[in-house]
Amino acid sequence: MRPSYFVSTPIYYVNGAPHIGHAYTSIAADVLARWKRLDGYDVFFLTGTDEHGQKVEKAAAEAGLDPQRFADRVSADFRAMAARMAISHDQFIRTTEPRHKASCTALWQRLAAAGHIYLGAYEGWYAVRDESFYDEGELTTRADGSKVAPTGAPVEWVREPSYFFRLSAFQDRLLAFYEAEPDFIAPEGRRREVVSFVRGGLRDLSISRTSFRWGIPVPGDPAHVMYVWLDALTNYITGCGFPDPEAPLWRFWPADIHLIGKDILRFHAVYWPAFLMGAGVALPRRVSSNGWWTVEGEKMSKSLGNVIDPLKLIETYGLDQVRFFLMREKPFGADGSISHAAVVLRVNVELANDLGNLSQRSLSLIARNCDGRLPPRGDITADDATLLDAAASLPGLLRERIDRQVFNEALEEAWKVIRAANVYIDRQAPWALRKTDPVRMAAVLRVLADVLRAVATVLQPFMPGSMAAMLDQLGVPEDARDFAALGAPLPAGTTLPAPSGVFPRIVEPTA
Ligand code: ME8
Repeated sequence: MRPSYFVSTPIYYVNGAPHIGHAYTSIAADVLARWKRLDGYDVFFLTGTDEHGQKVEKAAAEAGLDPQRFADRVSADFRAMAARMAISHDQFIRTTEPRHKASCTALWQRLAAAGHIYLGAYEGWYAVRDESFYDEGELTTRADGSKVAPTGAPVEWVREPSYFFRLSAFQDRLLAFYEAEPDFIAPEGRRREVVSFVRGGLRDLSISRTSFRWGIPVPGDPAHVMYVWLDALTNYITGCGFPDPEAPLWRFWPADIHLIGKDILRFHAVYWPAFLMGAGVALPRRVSSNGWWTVEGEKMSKSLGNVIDPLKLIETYGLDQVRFFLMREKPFGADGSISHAAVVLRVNVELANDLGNLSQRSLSLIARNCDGRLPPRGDITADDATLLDAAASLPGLLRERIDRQVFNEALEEAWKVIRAANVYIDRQAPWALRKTDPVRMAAVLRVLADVLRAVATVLQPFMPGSMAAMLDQLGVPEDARDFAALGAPLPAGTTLPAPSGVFPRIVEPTA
């Protein structure tokens, strides 16, 4: 039986249009899902939309729509974005679906039955934009006297009856869990932040609201709706069929990885495991958080008007170019900046020159000099062996980096081989061998075809469309594109289609 692998994205709030931050986490999750499928895993990839809560209710009111109609519309935009970005999720979950309400109700009942929930009253600060409660000490006071959360979100004073989850009782169990599972939180710096936050002591968490209606009713007390984060986090088990232990997808739980943004780490690394511990459900294996994108060095915000629409970006540069840039430009966990100049540089240097030219040069030499057929392997020289070995080690090298979510380093490993292949082709100069030693010329071109095949195979998760085109041109059948298939060389004589460029250069208008 194939091992299973469950990867999730955050479910996105339907209060506004998808932006590049959403696209980023989804693309990273897609790279993981595609990688694991090619590596022999039975994959479950879950994404979707977070539709309840005060923030969505407010956005719907501003749009003059009832919250459900509004959520239907914006959720459809997120679904369309996923399709446009070639996101290969297996399921798109919406928190307004009946199965999710049933799942949240069951989780609540389990927590209540175990004595982890009590009724009280909440009095304190709340930021609707973050859907989060804050302590006085976390806030800063602005010049005009108003208070803001550490995220910059405005806060309001809330006072209402509320159910509480006994989070304070989970401090020791959580600390023991972080200690026993050092890989649970990535990157390492954030793990330390979470551990010290929990060491500082945990207060019980307000998990219901009474001042608005847009949420899942609390079982037995419909004057309350569940706190949107309890509702949202539960999506990950709803997706697997919770609470039915016989559900076919339950085999995927616990999740192998939740990919999230650094802003929502506390919810995933503290509250979520505590809820699951309380309900006696297994804990996810890893929560990996990504850093923040800024635009041309500035924070992305509606007021600055610089929010990047992923669809426009794709229109301008091409889908695979955007996927590549986002995964290549910065470490997953770190912050980074998108700028036109940086995208052009990556596309022109790494895609068009390094990879595009290598493939175009190699394949057109084969087309012209080998009758358009894959040449046989010849005697392997030391130079050939070095390059072939480097190519053969790619799956292992990338796997190790992808398992740590350092996608940029995974790509660097592939580019080391691509750059070495460019040096090799210049040194071997197969075009010059055509007259002097056609047998050696064929052998060199075969080495290049094999190296390109390995490179294109491991790059499929990052750039699925262009790498499929490249593998077509290399004559690799569709059922021989996973990592295991790399062990079996293609038969010599395979007819190759006419080569055509995969990555055009971006030509800037001259001023
Ligand atoms: O937080 N750079 O939803 P959300 C990088 N519904 N990533 C960014 C980003 C940026 N500038 N802006 C957003 C929620 N993101 C909750 C999640 S999960 C149970 C519930 C990404 O619509 C990042 O992954 O605000 C962040 O965590 C996610 O979008 C949040 O999207």
